[in-house]
Amino acid sequence: MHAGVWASLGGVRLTAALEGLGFDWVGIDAQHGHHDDRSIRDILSLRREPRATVLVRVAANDPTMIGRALDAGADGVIVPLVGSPEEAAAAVAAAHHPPRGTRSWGPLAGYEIDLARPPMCAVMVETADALEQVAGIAATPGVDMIFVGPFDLSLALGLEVNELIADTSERSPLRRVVAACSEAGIVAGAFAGAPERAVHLREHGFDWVAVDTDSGLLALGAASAMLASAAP
Ligand code: 3PY
Ligand code: MG
Repeated sequence: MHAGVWASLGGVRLTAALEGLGFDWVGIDAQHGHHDDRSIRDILSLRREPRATVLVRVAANDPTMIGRALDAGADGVIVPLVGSPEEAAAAVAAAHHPPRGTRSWGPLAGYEIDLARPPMCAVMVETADALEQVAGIAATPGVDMIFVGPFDLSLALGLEVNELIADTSERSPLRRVVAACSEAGIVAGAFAGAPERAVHLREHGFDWVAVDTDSGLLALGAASAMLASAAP
């Protein structure tokens, strides 16, 4: 499994430091997290080797936001609330320069175009419409990963998030997503936000999983420090 950490708190140095903790990838959240253009640029300017993959969860399926995250040097984008193959195709087009897509050329910001390393384009399946059309979304050319948002998906389906994740039956929503990804030959990913949920998601067959969050890791570290200092 590719273990990721999700950065929501907005701190530049805190997020840059997450890259050195051994995770395979870092997700910078500009949809619900406290990140913006400025913090994303500042974090990416602090990158050093060895690098984890850095993906930005943009605020919306918007070509300007996708282009700006990639101009800042992100290795890819995670695009929220993608509901159909057409919306997935729009996200892919926004992530790539012509002739593959429609992304504008912007190396004035200081990055170089590396055509040998095209950005990763992940689209989020987290609505009932998206689940209905998951096979078509997965088969959309240029979609590299479907990334499930289990919180939004469970709201959309009228379930508790843990109920959604615990359902391992053949036709369960999460099994359908993993099957569609495997059929299309793309990566299945998901947000867990806590290690115990990550274990279930791995069992479903998800490969790229956001195991924990920056705030979760802080809480865990604080709890273990207090436990250690309280020991007789
Ligand atoms: C969801 O679970 O809906 C998410 O978008 C996680 O960030
Ligand atoms: Mg969501």
